[in-house]
Amino acid sequence: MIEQLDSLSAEFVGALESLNDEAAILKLKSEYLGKKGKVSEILKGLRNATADERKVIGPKANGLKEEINQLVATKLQKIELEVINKKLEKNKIDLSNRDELWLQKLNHGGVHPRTLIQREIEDVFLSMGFEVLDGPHIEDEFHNFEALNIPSDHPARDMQDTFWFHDPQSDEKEKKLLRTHTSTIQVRGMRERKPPFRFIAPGTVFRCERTDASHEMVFNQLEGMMVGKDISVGNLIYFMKTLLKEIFQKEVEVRLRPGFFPFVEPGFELDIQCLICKGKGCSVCKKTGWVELLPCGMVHPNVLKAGGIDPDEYNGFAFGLGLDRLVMMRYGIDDIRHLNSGDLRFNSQFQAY
Ligand code: FA5
Repeated sequence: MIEQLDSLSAEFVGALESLNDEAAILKLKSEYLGKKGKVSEILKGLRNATADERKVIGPKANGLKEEINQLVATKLQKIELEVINKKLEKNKIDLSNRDELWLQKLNHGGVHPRTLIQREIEDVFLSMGFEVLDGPHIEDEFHNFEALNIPSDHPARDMQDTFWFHDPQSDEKEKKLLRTHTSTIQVRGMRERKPPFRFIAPGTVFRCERTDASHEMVFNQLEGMMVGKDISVGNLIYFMKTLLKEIFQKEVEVRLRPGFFPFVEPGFELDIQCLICKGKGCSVCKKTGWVELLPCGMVHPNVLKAGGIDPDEYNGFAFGLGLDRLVMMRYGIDDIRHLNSGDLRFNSQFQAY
């Protein structure tokens, strides 16, 4: 019996070696250790063995059972490890390789189209010596209106429906509001530096308006200002043209018409031919074929004074680009409300990095 047990051990090791799947290994195990298995069959012979023989055969048989269990556990562990390694090998990605990440179609964040365009514009202006400024969303009447030549009784205040903060508990004298345009940053920019200077200021603005295909209540503008000596309308038009050429990488139809803004004189509206309908008329351009994009003008002397600048010595231009509308024209987006929808199906159509 001892010899039989020894040869069973060798036989098991040989049989196990050729197997590589879990089910077959467990089947082999039960062929040896199961109730009617080979080891049990041999042990049935113990009945006829002497007491001395039993003392040797018993531990030997138990040792064989233990050996088989151990061999099976080790083999199963090895197979499991191989499966994991194969999976890892197959899904291996080089995190430093963007193209590879893209090909793997992993769930990754993307850059919003507005951010893409904003970065491009910032690069264009930085290369022309402009600074990029930021400013607060919550503003006071001085920065949003008064310093921009819009006193409290001026009808121009109604041009931009304002979200006011009404806080009866507050003993603050100043009324607070959500800025209605990025021109607030013009005021802050002027008061913080001495001419000559040039800066742009992208930012979110808020208006209590009814939304439609080209109007949002929360939208984005990009302000620009240049102050120095002998700045002309020609300079203004040059910078506007450069901006549009760099963003669209082609000539786009624009028109310049007189526009009224209390903070500029003369003031202009620079419209772009609607790129959604190619000028034929659609819901974005309200059937006019043109989209209001880039109001601009020469800074009003009162605004320079409010900014601490002597209008007899310096002058300048300013513009307030409708950033969301520019994004719409660049990518052919036919409704501004897609931009803030948070819909990943929309966002994922744009460049990921
Ligand atoms: C202004 O906000 C002025 N501060 C711009 C300016 C700056 C003029 C400096 C002169 C000098 P306006 O209200 O027109 O102007 O808005 C500027 C641009 O923002 C518009 O041409 C348009 O492109 C965009 N815009 C205006 N209202 C909305 C809206 N509700 N939704 C989306 N874009 C809008």
